[in-house]
Amino acid sequence: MGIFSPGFTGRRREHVPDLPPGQYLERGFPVLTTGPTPHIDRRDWQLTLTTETGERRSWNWQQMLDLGPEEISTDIHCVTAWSKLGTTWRGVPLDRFLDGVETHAQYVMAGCYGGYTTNIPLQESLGRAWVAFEYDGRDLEPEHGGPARLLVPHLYFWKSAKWVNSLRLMREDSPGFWEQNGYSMHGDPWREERYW
Ligand SMILES: Nc1nc2c(c(=O)[nH]1)N[C@H]1C(S)=C(S)[C@@H](COP(=O)(O)O)O[C@H]1N2
Ligand SMILES: [Mo]
Repeated sequence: MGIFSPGFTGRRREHVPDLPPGQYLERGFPVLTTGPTPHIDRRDWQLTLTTETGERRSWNWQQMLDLGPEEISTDIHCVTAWSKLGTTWRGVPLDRFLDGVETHAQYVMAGCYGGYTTNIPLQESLGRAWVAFEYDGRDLEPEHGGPARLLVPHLYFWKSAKWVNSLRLMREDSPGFWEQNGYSMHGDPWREERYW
């Protein structure tokens, strides 16, 4: 327990109640990308869902909007230890892409323009993952994954695949790009599931 004297005037760390262990508060919005930033026009954008039996569905930009976007207000946590609180987004819930899809999958592999991949647990992400296309009231910038990225804020931010263009449903878990390179298969920031 710390003891604070009333006359203490030294610099003190700002009190931040809601950060996962080992995280610090970031006010800016760092860009973390391996490789070049793809520039994809909304008119060319497409997202394809493939089930574990090989059925496919695709959405273009307008079809994605027709699924019904919503506002999201959430904290985000990067494994490199920055957290950003109260970020606001607009995006389509992952659930909407799965409406009427017959599947027994437990996991999703997200794929991106540029080739990045990351694996995500399906059940726990329903209601907690979005295909996001606006950040802070503006079109999502290319550096941050525009025109559209995955937003999975209950897991470390490497799971929030930028420039997402495919969702592959899987019965068994399988590692994506960073997961093959030592990052956790799950990545819960509150349990500090950073690496394995
Ligand atoms: N396609 C793609 N998505 C990606 C990455 C990437 O390199 N390529 N980096 C991941 C990592 S490690 C993080 S921390 C976040 C960073 O998102 P930001 O650049 O918008 O902060 O994107 C994730 N999504
Ligand atoms: Mo990251």
